[in-house]
Amino acid sequence: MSDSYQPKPDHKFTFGLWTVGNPGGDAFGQPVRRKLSPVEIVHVVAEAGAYGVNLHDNDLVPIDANAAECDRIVAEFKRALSDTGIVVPMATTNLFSDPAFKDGAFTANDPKVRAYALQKTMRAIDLGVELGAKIYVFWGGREGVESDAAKNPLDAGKRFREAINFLCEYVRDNRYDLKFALEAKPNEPRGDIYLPTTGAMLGFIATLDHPDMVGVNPEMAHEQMAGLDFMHAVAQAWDAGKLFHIDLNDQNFCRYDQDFRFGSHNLKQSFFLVKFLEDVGYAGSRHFDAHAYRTEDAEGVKDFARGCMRSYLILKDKTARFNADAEIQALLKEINADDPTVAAFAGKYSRDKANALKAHPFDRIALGNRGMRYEKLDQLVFDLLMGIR
Ligand code: DIG
Ligand code: MN
Ligand code: MN
Repeated sequence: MSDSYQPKPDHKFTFGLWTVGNPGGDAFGQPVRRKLSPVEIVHVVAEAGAYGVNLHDNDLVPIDANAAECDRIVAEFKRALSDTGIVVPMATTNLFSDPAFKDGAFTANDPKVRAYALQKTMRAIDLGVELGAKIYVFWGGREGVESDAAKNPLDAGKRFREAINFLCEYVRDNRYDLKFALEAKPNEPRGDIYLPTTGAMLGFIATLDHPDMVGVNPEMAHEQMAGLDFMHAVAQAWDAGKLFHIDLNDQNFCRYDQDFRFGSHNLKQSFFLVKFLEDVGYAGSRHFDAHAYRTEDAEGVKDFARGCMRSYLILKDKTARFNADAEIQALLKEINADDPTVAAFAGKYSRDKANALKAHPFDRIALGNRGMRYEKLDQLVFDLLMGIR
């Protein structure tokens, strides 16, 4: 498919090793595809036009590998990176697959598990830094409960805070050029996961010893699982200077975490998300934390990867068309016009301003009668997305 939607490395599209490498197994069925090696995955994403790959420690190095095996695997992986020019912008720790973490990692009730999770994360941070990662993601997939009798949420929050503070100190002590990005999810695989939304994570970051080192990694499917508007969560993170990374995918409403190809379900939400990122000049990775349908073979997985990037580029083009569309822009100008009769009341408080505003006459009926023309505006967006304009 040769047209102007061909991905290039400077688009900064990345995939997790666990996404393109997903062999298609699920809670109800066996894998349907041969498991690709990390080296094979690097070549697949490079061939598709991506910028980088991201990884959990154990996506690359099996949890039971010895030192010699680890060195060999990392050396082979580095060679594939060098051969293809693919980079590793983000790394993370798998603190959710091994049975040791069945009750969580940093928030587990067993202090040995909490200590082991710190050890595993420090080692994984060392690996991520060695591979060039500048962002380190924490997704607390098991940090939660099925029964609130089991764990006091105050203890869980305190333990999670202590772990992140400890690991921030580890990064500072080693003078690593690394920032942390916390990823929220409301549930699955735990009945309820602590800090379930990006907003909750932003509140938590303010309680840390080094909040400047810590931002968020909002994931589209996770905010949608919580019934939230993903772009609004991303906008709040951006406004707080905390949008350190982003996980793009898609999701049907009221479903489990589907991690679908980007753009495959919620066309308008995906458009307004891409429009936001492009309008504000987000310079980070466009990371697809998604995987192909279980129905797909190896070729279908390549279709999935190409589709994620193609959809993003098409919506980026639609963003440019929206911003250049005279009728849309004229309507937005009219909708957002300033009103000189109340301009004096905007901005910071003063006693004179407050007194003048309290005395100002408003025609409340007229305010309620104003038509905002959002139907017209939203139809223009629909026409734009459908290629009618
Ligand atoms: C799931 O959305 C999580 C894990 O895949 C990983 O820890 C994180 C990194 O993007 N996302
Ligand atoms: Mn997900
Ligand atoms: Mn994710």
